[in-house]
Amino acid sequence: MAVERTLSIIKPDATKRNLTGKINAKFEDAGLRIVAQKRIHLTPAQAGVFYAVHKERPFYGELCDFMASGPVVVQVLEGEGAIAKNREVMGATNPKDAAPGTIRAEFAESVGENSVHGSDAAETAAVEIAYFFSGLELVG
Ligand code: FUP
Repeated sequence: MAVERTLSIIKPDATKRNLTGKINAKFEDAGLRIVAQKRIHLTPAQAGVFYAVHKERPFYGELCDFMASGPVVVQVLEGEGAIAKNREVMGATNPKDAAPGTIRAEFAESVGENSVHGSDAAETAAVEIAYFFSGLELVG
């Protein structure tokens, strides 16, 4: 399997509860390397650009406000099959459906406040990484 990079976000519900280290341990235990990471506070407009794919969905406004409600940790994870592996470690979008041991099963509060984001495909990973990081910030 090829070595990939994927964009991960530790969301405001998780940074607020001081869970950054516990979530990073899940990634590292799964063999994912954190090759870039920074803590930032998005504006609703910046969150809106990131989640533009969901613009027509009823939860879009709420999602953008939530993502701007506190600090987030944006990060790039690297590893063999990193995109799918990260989705596995994250668990299903709705924590009620998330498999035991996954980040969302253990930490998410609801389908909206679900602790982490992870890119869903190679094309989106490339776009999402470029939204937050320059090449110089990716240290493999
Ligand atoms: P995921 O890829 O698992 O993050 O899920 P989606 O891309 O389907 O959804 C992106 C974000 O929209 C979720 F993390 C939370 C939010 N969302 C809701 O608030 N309500 C929904 O019914 C679905 C998604």
